[in-house]
Amino acid sequence: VRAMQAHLDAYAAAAAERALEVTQVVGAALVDDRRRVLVARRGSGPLAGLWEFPGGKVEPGEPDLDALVRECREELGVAITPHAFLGEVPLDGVVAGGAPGASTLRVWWGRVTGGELVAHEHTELRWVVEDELEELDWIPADRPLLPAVRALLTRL
Ligand code: DCM
Repeated sequence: VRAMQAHLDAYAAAAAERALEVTQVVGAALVDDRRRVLVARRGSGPLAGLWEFPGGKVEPGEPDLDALVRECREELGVAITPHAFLGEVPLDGVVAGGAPGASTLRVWWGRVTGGELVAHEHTELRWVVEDELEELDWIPADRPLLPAVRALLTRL
């Protein structure tokens, strides 16, 4: 019984820690000079097969834009230049690993400024035009950003 209690205590402590943890996620809407935006298809985990803007978790103490540049280098093999903030969406706790509402996805738009695109972590990368955006099977967090991305593509 004591061993079981210790196990439960450890489990509860870990859960409490997770609940307080704020996992910030950043994403990049990378555009080209043909009014297209880069979308990426997730290859593993519960969101496998769904499309997203490339990005990922911000490390503790890391500025958002540093994380954005780092994630694009890791996932896509390219250098990017962020241009402007596009929007923020609350992340469901299950998605980001923390408490519901504690985390958000923050998206900037920008451009690829160096290197060649390689899907290091996704199964597919695709440049899509404004009309193709809505019909993709998006991960839930990214879909609310589509109006802002579409507006951006039309004014580029
Ligand atoms: N995520 C998201 N939208 C993105 C990128 C990531 O909602 N454009 C979520 C999915 C993951 C978490 O953030 O649960 C961390 O992403 P990753 O696994 O890519 O580090």
